[in-house]
Amino acid sequence: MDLGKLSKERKYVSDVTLSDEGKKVTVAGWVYDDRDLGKVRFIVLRDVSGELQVTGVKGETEEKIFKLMGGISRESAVVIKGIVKKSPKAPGGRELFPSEIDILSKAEHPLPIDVSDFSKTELPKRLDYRFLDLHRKRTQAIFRIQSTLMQGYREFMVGEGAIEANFPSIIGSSSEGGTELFKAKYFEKEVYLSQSCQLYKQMVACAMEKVFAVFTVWRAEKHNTIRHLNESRQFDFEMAFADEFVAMDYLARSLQFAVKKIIEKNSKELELLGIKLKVPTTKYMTFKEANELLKKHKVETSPNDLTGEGEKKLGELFPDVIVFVHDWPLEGKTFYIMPKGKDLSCGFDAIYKGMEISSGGQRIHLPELLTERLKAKGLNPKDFTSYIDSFRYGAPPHAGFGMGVERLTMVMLELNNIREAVMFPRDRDRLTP
Ligand code: AMO
Repeated sequence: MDLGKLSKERKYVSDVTLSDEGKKVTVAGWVYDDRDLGKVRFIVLRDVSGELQVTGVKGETEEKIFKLMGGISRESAVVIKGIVKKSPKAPGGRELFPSEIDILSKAEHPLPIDVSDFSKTELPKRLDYRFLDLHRKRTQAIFRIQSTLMQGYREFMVGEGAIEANFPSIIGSSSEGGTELFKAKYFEKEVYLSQSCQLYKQMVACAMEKVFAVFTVWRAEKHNTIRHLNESRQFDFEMAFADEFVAMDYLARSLQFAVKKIIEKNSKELELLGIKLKVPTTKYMTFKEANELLKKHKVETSPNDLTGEGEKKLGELFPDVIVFVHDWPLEGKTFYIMPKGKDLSCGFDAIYKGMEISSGGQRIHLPELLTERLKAKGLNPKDFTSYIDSFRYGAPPHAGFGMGVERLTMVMLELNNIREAVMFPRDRDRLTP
């Protein structure tokens, strides 16, 4: 098969319309379905754009082609040439009468998972065969929407004059202060996989003002939960001459922009997934106000963090709203968050559709205060020397946020498990594919 010629000749099936009636077209894709009615044989060909019915009729279709149509295994990759005919009964009102069929790659059977739209294969098994699961319309819809989400975030940030940056994935000390670090060997040293690009995005913002990234992070969370991954992606943002309210405003507008784009571009996918997405509005409340509200609704609260139940309740009380919970207790935030008085901080969490999707805040840009806070958190300032020193030479106040890409996809599309929102998840047990 001359693939160069094919790529020039080929029509995506959604571009095959009634205006092609009587014309010869070349299409390529996978055999999604087939039916043999004796005298008539059907193949439903699926490519990235949609589906096309291919119809063979005994006595009319060349015998060799008609025979072949009865024996192509589902999900085999094929190229088909044929004449477009009007067919009111076929999807899209047209069908293809084949004159040539080339099987480029035969799918072995039985297929290890059911890839039909009504597949009942359980998630772990689907993930074992993710390459095949990606043939499913539902799975494709999720990742098309995620792709628009990422595009939307980038487009918004570029429009705001932020520069996209890349950061190291190998770090010498913790960036979040927690213990959930993956250790790795790096020549004679012990290093860690990046938990976030926190310290680096701050350094860049202090020189270039607005910076954003879509950054992969690793967290050694020991427990397998439906909302945690060991490898995930974050939409990061950092901005100089800004406090946490400026950061919240950028977060809200970036998400609103991306959701609007999804609604415009992915209506088909949203419909397939049964999701009615609305551009979210915003609501701001202090941590104290949030806990008072939750207590009123008899939801369990905790002194330094929102409980899972609390997040869920906020989602119920404020559907399609990004709830910003600010003035967070200092005790509940990490070392780099700017204190606000003795007990509070300039940190916030964003709750959307019942789950934390982001956290952020104003950062400490004062070396002495940073040293003090590191000590208060039981960390050794010596491990953070280059980070602390970066604030000694005209570092302005700055703020930002990190927003989980998969977490966001999960809540937006009402997925039951975050693993649905990542093509190749990494959790405690899963390293392949
Ligand atoms: P934080 O640790 O809260 O903050 O992470 C930010 C957001 O990233 C997502 N997230 C995760 N998603 C899936 N699996 C995980 N294990 C996981 N961990 C985090 C969540 C979370 O809200 N540097 C700060 C952000 C900042 O202040 O700029 C940070 O990483 O949606």
